[in-house]
Amino acid sequence: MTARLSPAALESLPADVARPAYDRSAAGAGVVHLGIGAFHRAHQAVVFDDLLAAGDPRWMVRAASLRSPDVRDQLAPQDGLYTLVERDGAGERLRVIGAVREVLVAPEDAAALVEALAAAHLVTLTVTEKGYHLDPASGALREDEPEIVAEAAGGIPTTAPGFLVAALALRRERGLAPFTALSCDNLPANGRRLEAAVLALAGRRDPALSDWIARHGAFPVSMVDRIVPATTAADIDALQARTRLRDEAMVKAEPFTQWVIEDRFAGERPDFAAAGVQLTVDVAPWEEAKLRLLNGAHSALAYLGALAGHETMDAVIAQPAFAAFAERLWDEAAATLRPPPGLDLAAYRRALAGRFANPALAHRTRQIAMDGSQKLPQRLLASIAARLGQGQSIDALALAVAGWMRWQAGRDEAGRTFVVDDPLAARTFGPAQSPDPAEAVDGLLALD
Ligand code: CS2
Repeated sequence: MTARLSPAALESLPADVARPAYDRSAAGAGVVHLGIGAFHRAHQAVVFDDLLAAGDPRWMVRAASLRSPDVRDQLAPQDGLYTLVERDGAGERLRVIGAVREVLVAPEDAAALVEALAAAHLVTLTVTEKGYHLDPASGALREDEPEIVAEAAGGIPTTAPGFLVAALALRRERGLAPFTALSCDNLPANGRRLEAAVLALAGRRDPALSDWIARHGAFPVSMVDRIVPATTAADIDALQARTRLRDEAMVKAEPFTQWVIEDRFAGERPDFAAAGVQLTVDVAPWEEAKLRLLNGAHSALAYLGALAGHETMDAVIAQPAFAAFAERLWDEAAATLRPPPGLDLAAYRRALAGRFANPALAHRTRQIAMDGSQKLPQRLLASIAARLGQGQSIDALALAVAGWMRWQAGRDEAGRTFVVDDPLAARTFGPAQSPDPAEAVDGLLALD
């Protein structure tokens, strides 16, 4: 049987595989991360690994999964080690990341996670759009959701806002200042939204707690960018063939990575700038450009491309018609932006086309198509609203939304059926089935 990746096995790795060059056992775990999916492992954890390697031993990560034990079960036998495989047409680079100390599974032991959070300097989050429990139309906390109702009544936390409130309450009781809560999800003004959710929930428990968090807490806005497709069994086997070790927790990503953070922290903070992170007073223009250009085109190409039978993003963008459509969409969306100083939109668009065409990632259109109801507002509808407000045309953007509408019926253009993976799928399926296109559009547009 092939040995697992582990601290003891590190020295048997091929010489060209980078590995942690710091003492993991001596490092402190100043970060707690909520939502240890592939994106965290390929993005923020790599920055913490860089900070540790640069000699600041405070920033190991105690990560948490709010739902399933899978990532813990993959990482625990490897003592938290996993391989980042960076791939593009030119080849691949392997690096073992050592920044993850352990994975806590919230449903197994909520109290342990609350204690871990209460001891953190910095809490980072990738809990996906739906993990904030916000109303997509108003951006307010969905206080009628059963999980939130239970948390407001002081029950055991189950949601990200619920865990943050429970941990902040403990810190206040203990006479400690709040930690910084840094959202790393693809939502506009993600930090403000997180702050609003936390304050609303805290206020339901104790208005004084909410005031204290509002006064002393910090919820910086951040923009994150790296294409990180889901790992497949074939990826794990290919890595094993190369390294002779089995790594069940590996992640694959493109070489590009970017993190822009609003410079607003409470208490101890890492020297993010030293690790290549951009700190700025206003993240919004970076975030808008990324959401409307990268993510907008991603969603548009994912729906239309998958309906046309293409399984991966590089296969979609390789079709001249889709590449031309992406340019038209970018023309429309780019006109709604106020690019931040230092962002050249023409170069950014060229780079995006190249990143989408990465032939080594196999980024599945189905993966990007997930949760469209939570993604479309910031990716496509925001550009549409801005253009309509200026009396401008929305042809390409409207086609993208039409692709999403068509997707809701769960059938591609060749008649193959699939399950629509979206929290609102039960509400979109009915209208999308209508044989009358005008009726289908009216039914879907009637959703907030
Ligand atoms: C993608 C994003 O799955 C999706 O919806 O659009 O995950 C995208 O790959 C990242 O935002 C890139 O930074």
